[in-house]
Amino acid sequence: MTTRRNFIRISAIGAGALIAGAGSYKIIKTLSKPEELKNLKLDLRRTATYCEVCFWKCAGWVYKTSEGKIWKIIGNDEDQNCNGRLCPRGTGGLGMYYDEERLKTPLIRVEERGKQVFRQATWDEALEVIAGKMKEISEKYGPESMALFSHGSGSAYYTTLLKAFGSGNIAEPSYAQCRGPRDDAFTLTFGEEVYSPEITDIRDTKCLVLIGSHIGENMHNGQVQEMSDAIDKGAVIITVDPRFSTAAGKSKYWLPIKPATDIALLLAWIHEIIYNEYYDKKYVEKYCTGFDKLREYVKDFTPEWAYGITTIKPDQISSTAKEMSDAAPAVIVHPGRHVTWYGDDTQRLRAVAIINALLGSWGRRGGFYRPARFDLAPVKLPPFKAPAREWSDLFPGKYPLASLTVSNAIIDATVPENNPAYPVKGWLVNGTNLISTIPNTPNTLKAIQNLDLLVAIDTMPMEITGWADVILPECTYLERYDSLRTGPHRKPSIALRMPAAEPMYDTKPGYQIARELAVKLGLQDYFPFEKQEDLLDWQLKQAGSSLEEMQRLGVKNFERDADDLYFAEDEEVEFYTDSKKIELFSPYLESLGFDPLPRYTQHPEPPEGYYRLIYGRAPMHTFSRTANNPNLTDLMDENSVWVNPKVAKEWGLINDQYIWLKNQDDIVTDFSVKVRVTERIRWDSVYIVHGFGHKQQQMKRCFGRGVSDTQMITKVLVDPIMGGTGMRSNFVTFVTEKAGEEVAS
Ligand SMILES: Nc1nc2c(c(=O)[nH]1)N[C@H]1C(S)=C(S)[C@@H](COP(=O)(O)OP(=O)(O)OC[C@H]3O[C@@H](n4cnc5c(=O)[nH]c(N)nc54)[C@H](O)[C@@H]3O)O[C@H]1N2
Ligand SMILES: Nc1nc2c(c(=O)[nH]1)N[C@H]1C(S)=C(S)[C@@H](COP(=O)(O)OP(=O)(O)OC[C@H]3O[C@@H](n4cnc5c(=O)[nH]c(N)nc54)[C@H](O)[C@@H]3O)O[C@H]1N2
Ligand code: SF4
Ligand SMILES: [Mo]
Repeated sequence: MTTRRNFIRISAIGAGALIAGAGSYKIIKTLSKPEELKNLKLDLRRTATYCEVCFWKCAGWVYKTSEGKIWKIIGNDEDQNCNGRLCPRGTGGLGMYYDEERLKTPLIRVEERGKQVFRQATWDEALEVIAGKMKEISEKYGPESMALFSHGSGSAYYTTLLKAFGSGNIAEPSYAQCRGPRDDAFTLTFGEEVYSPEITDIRDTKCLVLIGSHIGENMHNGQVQEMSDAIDKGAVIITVDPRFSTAAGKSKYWLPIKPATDIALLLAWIHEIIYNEYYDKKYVEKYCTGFDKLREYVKDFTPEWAYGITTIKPDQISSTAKEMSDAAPAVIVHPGRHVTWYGDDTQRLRAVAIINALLGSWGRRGGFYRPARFDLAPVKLPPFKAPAREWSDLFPGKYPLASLTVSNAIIDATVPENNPAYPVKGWLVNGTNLISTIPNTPNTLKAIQNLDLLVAIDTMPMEITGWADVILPECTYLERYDSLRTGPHRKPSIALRMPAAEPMYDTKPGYQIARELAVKLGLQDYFPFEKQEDLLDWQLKQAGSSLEEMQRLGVKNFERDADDLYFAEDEEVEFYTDSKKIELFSPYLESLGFDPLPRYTQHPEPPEGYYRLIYGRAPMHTFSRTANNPNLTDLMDENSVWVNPKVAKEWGLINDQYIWLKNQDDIVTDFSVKVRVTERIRWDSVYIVHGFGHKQQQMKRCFGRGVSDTQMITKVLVDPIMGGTGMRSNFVTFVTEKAGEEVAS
């Protein structure tokens, strides 16, 4: 039996954290060398934080030495997101603070865009330039011609700023490049999304089905811990992945599906569940609509039919459907998180939602619980003027179901020849490296060349800052207050982030940057608190706590209003859909001209000699944000390309050989990548970890290390329902020699 011990570990031990590597353990270095450790004197006061290395936002404590040096971060025991244990990235978060290549002062571009020639500026000067340009854009084109791209804790401040300025064009890559199709599909079906942290009750599940979601490499902390617990308690794990992922290694069933065919598998599972009467009849009758239409629709989607498409054997499809029903309702067909794969993603996620509904797992122990969150009192602000034009007016009628702003639509609208209804001329970019985050980089760069103003607010000199007109250096999360964390969980809770140290160099917290810019724009009324700590104290006092109390606790959990984590037996439930029921068949999709039941569409196959490029996460990195982190590059400083032995033999590729990748549009990777020959990947695909292959020379540790998946993603399959960018539609081949460059070995 698999035990917790040999699953990826999440823990902080002494001066470093141990993580399971390829059969060995490595210590994450902190600033302490062994001889320093002997003489180490700790300052026993600790400061509260929550982690910004990824969006799980684990709460922790920061410790310093008696000389005031930040020494280590550990998890807060009271925190539901982490249960006292940080992941390797969270422990290594201090590398962000200590990275000597950080942005240090505001910078203003002096030569043409992209050349990366900047001069240092004072904050006042930099903000003056930005405010001046923003006013100019507003006067010439209207305030909606300014857009904000943002990711991370600072989003709230810049959102207030932009809305006050008169624009609602505010986009986060966590929607159209990440979980948008999932949340829209679940909302269409259950009237509710699955939130972040996800409301999957993995802790108590008896069967967890992972479709792509590679938990264990995808290190969302509490989720990994709960999966470990579930495995210890004997839960059946079923992993559907063309690659033998860490999770596949812990699974009773690994279904190495042909990529891009998941909808066929899901339809066959629905067929099995309905025609073998595995579904929860009482639940379906009480809570669902559209069952008869669904039953009729899936009549011919047999396991034999799906076998021809997915390459998964019929008996495997049948037995996994049976496993799910044996465990029901304590079963989770996991909705995944990064789900923008093939452009029909909303439909795929609808199929996932439908299976969960049939098995009665929504609202049930071991399935999906009902979340609770703490609602903070809103600060009274002057009303925002409704913008004259919304993002959805840029391309009328496109992406009718998008529930949030589609980042790629704003980028497309910035290119005038795409004929948007109105121009987009200025971008504020906070905490998102658009160059590596948005697929089809040439398109992003074309858009950038049409801007009158590009401001990048970042902690590091990244690819996006290289294209900016003005760069504003934010201090790291360890040096600032931020909004209170009130995300949903089993119990409502509040977590505080406060500075463990003063901002280094000439950097500032996001709140202050946004407020100072607001002042320059005459919008200071929208930021009534000059200091963020006063705002937090005010908000906390409304909640019956105080800044002083939260500085002591870090995390405060509250009891739920009622004992309603799961539906009660025979509870009358009103779902937030039009019919107030779970909609297996979606009349709303039908009314908009989309398939009301999920349809399998065949996607193009790689041409001869090409392989489908798939990508994912490594436990010790987060996208590109950690690429230069000294603690984490120490654990992994490049990605490798996974190649099946059969393919390697055909091409004469050997382990550790460096090669380039070339995609279907003849784009060759800037850098070379190490080959990893492994049975753990299907022959028709190759796999790399996202976040490598950096072109930004100012990041010396990661410059030129490995290759960028984004560079190879020039073909994008956009989801017509909500605008998500399907990114797994690209094919690559191998280049063993590149003109003018030697093959490293
Ligand atoms: N360590 C670490 N953890 C992270 C992050 C990070 O950067 N670093 N990022 C976080 C964020 S924001 C997100 S959104 C999540 C993303 O994590 P997930 O939601 O788990 O992402 P996926 O894209 O589902 O997972 C990639 C897996 O999909 C498989 N795959 C590729 N193509 C197909 C296919 O056609 N069908 C199937 N069934 N599988 C396929 C790949 O082989 C790979 O194992 O991770 C989160 N956790
Ligand atoms: N090709 C490809 N594209 C992808 C994905 C993929 O797997 N492959 N994954 C998609 C997914 S799931 C997601 S969620 C998105 C993630 O997209 P992003 O959030 O854009 O990911 P990062 O590359 O980490 O970029 C974060 C940027 O924020 C900066 N930063 C870090 N901390 C701070 C801070 O405290 N303040 C400020 N102001 N800046 C900070 C970093 O230096 C970096 O420039 O990418 C999506 N795009
Ligand atoms: S999962 Fe890891 S990186 Fe993400 S917030 Fe938690 S400790 Fe930080
Ligand atoms: Mo994501």
